Amino acid sequence: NNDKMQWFEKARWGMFIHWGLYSVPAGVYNGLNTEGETVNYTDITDPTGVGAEWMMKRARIPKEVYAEYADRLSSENWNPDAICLMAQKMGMKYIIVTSKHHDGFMMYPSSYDDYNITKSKADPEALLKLKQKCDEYGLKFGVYFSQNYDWFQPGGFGQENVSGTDIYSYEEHKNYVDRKVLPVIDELVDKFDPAVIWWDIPTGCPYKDLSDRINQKYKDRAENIILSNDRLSEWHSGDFGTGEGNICFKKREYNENCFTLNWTWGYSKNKDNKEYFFTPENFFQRNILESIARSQNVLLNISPMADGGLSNLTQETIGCLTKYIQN
Ligand code: JFZ
Repeated sequence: NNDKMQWFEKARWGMFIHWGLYSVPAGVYNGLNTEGETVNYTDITDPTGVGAEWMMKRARIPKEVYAEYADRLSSENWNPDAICLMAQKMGMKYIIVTSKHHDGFMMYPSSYDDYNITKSKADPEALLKLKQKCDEYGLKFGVYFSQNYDWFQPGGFGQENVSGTDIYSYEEHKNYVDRKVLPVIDELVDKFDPAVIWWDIPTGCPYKDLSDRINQKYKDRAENIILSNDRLSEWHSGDFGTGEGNICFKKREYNENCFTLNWTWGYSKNKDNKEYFFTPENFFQRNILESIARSQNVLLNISPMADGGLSNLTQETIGCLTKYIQN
């Protein structure tokens, strides 16, 4: 279906938003890991291109400890109007926001997993309000969803299960797919009418037929939705491919490249300083020109803090970029 791709092909760029429970520890963890050992963990620039959103896994934070971060997640400074205005001023055409990252925490009130935003202090409809603002501003709205990795629900990949490995058995993973992934596709479509579902990440699932079912479910439900990218599985290419711009331009055929502002996707206290942030000049030279030359969309990430607000340095950097673009 080429129609649904029309706006995307002309969009040129959009905003990526990583906001979730990981925004609370924000790259800093002092506590006990699952082995009962003391862990002092501070995220540093990670060559794999991940960041503070990987805290739970990197520091091996026990589920029950991690779940308590919900008490400190709020939407006091979550401001969809300001976010949309920012995107509009930069000439962006779409916004993609994390509905669930690898940590498993659902950022909207899901009927299929009660480990969700209603357990926090944040407005349960925070994402829906962003979607509604996007509609007002004429911006396309899409959701990021981590389908293979789920570090909380049994059967989701990436956690150490009873046998001590990251990979669950076929039956265990099938159970997770049936109970969470497939119904959530319906839920995301019903609730947000997203223009894009942005899967992440393609690796980790050895069970092709389960990936096929996710792909088919999406096709049955969502013919007008862009099947995000090539990140559903290694067997499904999706409607477009997304590269990880910060690391390298691996594949020239990518249609989109995503970038961080400061070497992390989720908010990191350690990286909220000038040493990590790009200047508009180096951002443009290093990242944007490269993407434009290849007709690739640029998806630029911002990392709201635990209260939904943007740090001063984020606002300053976006402000500089906006001026740079407008000149
Ligand atoms: C994934 C996530 O693990 C990460 O937390 C973030 O959400 C990012 C946008 O996507 O990380 C990746 C995915 C792909 C590559 C590297 C990091 N890659 O292709 O090299």
